[in-house]
Amino acid sequence: MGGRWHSVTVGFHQHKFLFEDGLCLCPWPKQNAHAHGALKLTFEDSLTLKEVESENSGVAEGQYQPPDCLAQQSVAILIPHRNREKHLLYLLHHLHPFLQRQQLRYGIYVIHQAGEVTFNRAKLLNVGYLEALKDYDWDCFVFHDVDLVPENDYNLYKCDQQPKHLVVGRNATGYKLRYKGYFGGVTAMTKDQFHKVNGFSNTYWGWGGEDDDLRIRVELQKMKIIRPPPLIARYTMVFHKRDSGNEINKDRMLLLGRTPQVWRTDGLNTCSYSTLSVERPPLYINVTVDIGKPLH
Ligand code: UD2
Ligand code: MN
Repeated sequence: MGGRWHSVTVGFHQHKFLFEDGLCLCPWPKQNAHAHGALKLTFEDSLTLKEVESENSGVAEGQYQPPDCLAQQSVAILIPHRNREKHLLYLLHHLHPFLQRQQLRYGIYVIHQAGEVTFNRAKLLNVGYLEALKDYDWDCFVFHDVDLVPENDYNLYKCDQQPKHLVVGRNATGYKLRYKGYFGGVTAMTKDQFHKVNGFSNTYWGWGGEDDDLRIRVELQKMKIIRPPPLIARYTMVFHKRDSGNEINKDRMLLLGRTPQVWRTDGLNTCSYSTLSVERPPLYINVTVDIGKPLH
């Protein structure tokens, strides 16, 4: 039997662990032999869910933890979704092995908007946060577009002392930051950071603005967005056109002007929805939700 008690920081909390002989904290990729740095990504038209499942036999009901070391953080990946099955398949195909090489404890949540009303990315992500916490007390949340695939193993899907923006650039935009303050695509915040800003606004229906709104919330809390180096924070966005049901939100500038006044009463604490189902196929947790409709 054997083993020794150690006090270690996992995520942001001190824990006492009884380490079995040889069990220790997982190292981050730079120090471990599994990481590749820049990746060669493929997007095969013929890829099937069955294949991706058989490549990932260590994942059960969308969750994974490293078999022989203690993960430094537990991370819930939250993906807003409707009608993008092929993109989801590509993302699962790349993300599972990627997260495993980073030796994270993780769960992948797909938050599926039921019905045909206008899409609301931000509200779906609030739902994801609230629902994921019912499963486990995750340290870190990664808010993740379904169509963005990370190109470098050193882009760590973990949280830091400040909110983190993981997409500096992507293929379609010359790998440059789109504008100063841009906070879209993939972001990582701790449970407490996200709680502190009252999550996303629930009022952005359609395309645009919700990511800037979150940036304003972060700045109001005097937090500062950090980013990995540009050569690492690179993504491929699978090509797509604007979805029907996600037309540009014409009110977004108006809404952005009101954020400092309304953030306290528009967010996690006012996110009302009804969960239609929670399914647990092998590779993700599928939360299907009715999030209502715009007021007008
Ligand atoms: C940008 C941002 C995105 C968000 C959006 C404005 C980047 C890389 N991404 O994405 O984070 O701020 O602008 O709202 O800058 N989705 C569905 N089904 C739909 C519509 C949307 O699943 O019918 C989900 C999906 O996860 C998608 C995400 O919402 O990736 C963002 O929508 P988009 O990809 O159409 O918008 P895009 O690429 O301009
Ligand atoms: Mn996109």
